[in-house]
Amino acid sequence: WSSEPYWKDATIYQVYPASFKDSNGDGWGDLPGLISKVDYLHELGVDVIWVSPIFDSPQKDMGYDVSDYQKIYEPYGSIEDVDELLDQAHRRGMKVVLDLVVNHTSQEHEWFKESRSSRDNPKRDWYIWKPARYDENGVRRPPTNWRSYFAGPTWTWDEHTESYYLHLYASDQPDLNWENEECRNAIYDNTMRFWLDRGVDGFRIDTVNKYSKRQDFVDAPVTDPNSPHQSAPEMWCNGPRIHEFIHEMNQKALAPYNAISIGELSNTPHPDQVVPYVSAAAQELDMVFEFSLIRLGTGNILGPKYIYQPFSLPTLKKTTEKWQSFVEGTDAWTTAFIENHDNARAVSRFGDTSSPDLWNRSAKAIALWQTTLTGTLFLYQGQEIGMTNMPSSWGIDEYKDIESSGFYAEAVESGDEERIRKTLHGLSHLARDHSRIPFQWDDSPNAGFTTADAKPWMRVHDEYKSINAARQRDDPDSILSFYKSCLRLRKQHKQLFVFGSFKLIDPENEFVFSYIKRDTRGSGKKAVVVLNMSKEARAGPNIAEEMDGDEPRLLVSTLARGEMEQKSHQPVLGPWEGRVYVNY
Ligand code: TEU
Repeated sequence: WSSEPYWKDATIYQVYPASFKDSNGDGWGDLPGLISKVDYLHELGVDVIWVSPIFDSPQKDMGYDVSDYQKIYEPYGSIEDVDELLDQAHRRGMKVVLDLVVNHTSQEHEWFKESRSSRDNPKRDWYIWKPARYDENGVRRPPTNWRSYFAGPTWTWDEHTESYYLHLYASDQPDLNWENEECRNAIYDNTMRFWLDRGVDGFRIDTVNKYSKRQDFVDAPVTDPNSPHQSAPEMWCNGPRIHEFIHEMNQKALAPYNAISIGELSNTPHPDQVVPYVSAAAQELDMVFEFSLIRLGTGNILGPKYIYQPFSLPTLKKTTEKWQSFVEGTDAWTTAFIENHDNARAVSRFGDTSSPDLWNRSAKAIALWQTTLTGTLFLYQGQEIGMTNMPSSWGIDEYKDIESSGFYAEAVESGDEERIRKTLHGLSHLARDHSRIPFQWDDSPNAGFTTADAKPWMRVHDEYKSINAARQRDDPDSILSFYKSCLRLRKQHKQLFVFGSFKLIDPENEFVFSYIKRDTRGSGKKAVVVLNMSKEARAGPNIAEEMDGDEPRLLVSTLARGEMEQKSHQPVLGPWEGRVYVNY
């Protein structure tokens, strides 16, 4: 395993900087705050810190709308703070990855201001401008019928030059035109090499599969007859030149620095489409996030995203298996993650938060599931202490995300009461806001996220006094302590957990999630992971049988020491109990 690159068995931790730690009492997290918590992350077992965008931005989409790639948004701190973060992390043997948002910029970016200034501006072609269409009544219509992610059309009319510009996300986020070579080179230089030269270790690359659009710009087939805007990912996702662009980016700006790259690959649910991005021979990306698992329960994201879709445990298992095993027999690499800043909390979605006991148990079962999966492991801030969704009693005013407000406004506009009710219900389960509330550090006012008299930019969770990091730090039975020991075990047994193969046991079982992890490089070592994903006691599989005659040894259990039977070949698992057996 020593010949493998470091990022394969690394634990990568995502920091959402606005909500992690505020050092100056303005209610907004910042870099000095993050620096003060580097030791916390180091103790947890984190190897790489990924920081969501900290660049200058009007914050229409929480910094995923960059107005200057080389400047830090002032409330986050300064460029010297980034140097200090790199220094503090590197001293501890940790790495730092920044978020690279280059499918689009903010409309406040100088490039866009120039581009929109006249039709013959040298940067006109750096964005995607198209003429209007006119219907039979002479009414102006956008160039195509595509629907954007945050509801509404992907085109906005610009009066000044009488043209539409394309934006897959908000109208404040115009798409860059990757067909233009000068624009691509500016991206490599201005955003990537600039930060790599300062010592940054790599990038999480936002919306990495959307740079190449189909160039015919035609209407998508009508799938939602009630809307003028249609889901159209086939027009701009995984487009004709995408692999050429990513390979070029790799050669010009990643490989020369030995920088790591993690691409965000939404709308790509077929392994055949994913492999080319992460095949080692292709020299494109080290890893990607594929979203089938994290999106369970979500409606079509380019349509009724927030109409909740119930799913069963067998579906969860098969989805896990699909994205665990798709790399077998290839030179590609996978990732394991269940939370990020665009999705609700895992324990609220996949666990049980109906009582403190079930919350604790199910968060540990989720921890055991995640930390025994093949691929590079990603944790999202607060996952390690079992942070939960915002309380269901909170009203729509507490939702600050541009996507939540877009979908809610769309429902209200429809005047359809049922749709409004369903959208509110969906948001309470799935909204991006749930993962964006302040980190719960301790039981002091504002959960120790900011000073007592400050007003945090999002409301602090009502339950911060019982769910917080300080309370869990010295408690051996806490979720935090369990994550720490799982992360240690994952490294100690990496041939199984990080690099092993994955095979489901009893896929149709609706309550117990079990699988075999096997060393595929000849040691004969294997592990059986058994997770009771329900609140009643359940029988697990026959462990001795799964071990083919080898004597099973209990490696870890989610229950405190003493509570568990040491030897049982067909264990009965308590509510949300999880165990791992090994044959060595
Ligand atoms: O998300 C890209 C994206 O397409 C989705 O996966 C995202 O989850 C969104 O909710 C779609 O409805 C990235 C960022 O992670 C997200 O925070 C940004 O809003 C988006 O890009 C635009 O930059």
